[in-house]
Amino acid sequence: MKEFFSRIPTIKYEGPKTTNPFAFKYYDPNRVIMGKTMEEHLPFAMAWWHNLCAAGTDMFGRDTADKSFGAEKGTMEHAKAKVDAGFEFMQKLGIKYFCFHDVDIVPEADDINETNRRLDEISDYILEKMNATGIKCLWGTANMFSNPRFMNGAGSTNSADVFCFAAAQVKKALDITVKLGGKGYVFWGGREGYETLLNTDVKFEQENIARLMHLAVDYGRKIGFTGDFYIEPKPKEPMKHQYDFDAATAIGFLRYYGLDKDFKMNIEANHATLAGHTFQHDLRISAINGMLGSIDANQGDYLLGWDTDEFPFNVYETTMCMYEVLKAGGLTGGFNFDAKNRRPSYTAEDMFHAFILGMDTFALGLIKAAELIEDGRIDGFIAERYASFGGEIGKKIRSGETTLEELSDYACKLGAPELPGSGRQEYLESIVNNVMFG
Ligand code: XUL
Ligand code: CO
Repeated sequence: MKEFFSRIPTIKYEGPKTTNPFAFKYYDPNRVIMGKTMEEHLPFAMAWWHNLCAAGTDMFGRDTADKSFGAEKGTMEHAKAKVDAGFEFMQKLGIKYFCFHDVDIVPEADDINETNRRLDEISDYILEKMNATGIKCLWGTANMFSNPRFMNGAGSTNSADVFCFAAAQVKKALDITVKLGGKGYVFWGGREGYETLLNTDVKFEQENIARLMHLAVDYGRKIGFTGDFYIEPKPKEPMKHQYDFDAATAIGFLRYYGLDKDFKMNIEANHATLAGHTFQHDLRISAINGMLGSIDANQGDYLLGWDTDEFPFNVYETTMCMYEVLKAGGLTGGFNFDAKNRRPSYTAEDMFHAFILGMDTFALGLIKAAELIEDGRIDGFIAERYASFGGEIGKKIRSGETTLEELSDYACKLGAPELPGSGRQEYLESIVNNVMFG
């Protein structure tokens, strides 16, 4: 078997003092934190599209990286070379999962029958590799945004024929996901949105998206898919407005259309920040609704208004992420690095540096989040902040055993309430720094 990354060793944990660029400084898979190993807390996944397909092309220039892996692009030989390279890459890093779109794993043919045949062939090959290495599939999805036929969306398209093509792709992507034992199936609404309301029937489109999702759930359950379906919210890009704007919007949609028992959220950091939220915010909203499923682990750039899909570097962000994940009792899914190297970082070494950075940044976040929880000052403060609801009138409000008149009488007797306690934001932020830096 050809070795694609022969210059790169297997990446091991060497601790924070090492200067070896090909070693983990913080990600120690066997280290136990709050009763579970780091590896159990952090089921990392490789995104097929960024790591094995994307080679740096942007709106202003062509590829900088060579992702041919020794084969001619657009051929099945190339598709197989990507499988070989991808499994070698994951094994060298100790990554146990991958995520894919249908068209990441095979070149799309003009005729969908031929694409489906190729998908059967490549998934046999991937399955062999999975059995040989123990690497698993985190989730699969269908790319229903690149092909020109999806210019107006997939479920939200104005064309009934295109809707059928979307259905066909979802069906096949579900078949392959089930064949590979995927834990989840993702709907990222790539072009499920609009450019202008002047030509758009929003209600009609949303009903059709829900219809496609119901059809997917019915089919998936029929063929034995027991995992979670996910919506991956994103507010804009490629469309000016995307329907799955953020977690709150997507959860409302799922409940309205009766999809909430089968779906959870796949929260991507850079999508949350594009929606004007923090990453932590969308995680919290998902968690309190019982819908925190999986994470697309990346980060954006606060100076840019688009999806930069950078590898996670900001330890404050990963700490607050892991704080939410620990409080929620973990994920049913995992941490998929939906992230790409910067265009000038075009070498094989850079691919490894990126994952080492991402894995170490999440490991640090996990360590610090656990310390924050064990420190207890923040939890203690929050409990104290709402303590008045433990009093007589507060308890009545919480249990719903009161009336507006009773509360009004209570207020009128008081005349004026005491000011609510201080929010102490600066004090709490200094606790975070204290825990972060010791
Ligand atoms: C796009 C994005 C997608 C989804 C899967 O912003 O995040 O790659 O994760 O379709
Ligand atoms: Co994503």
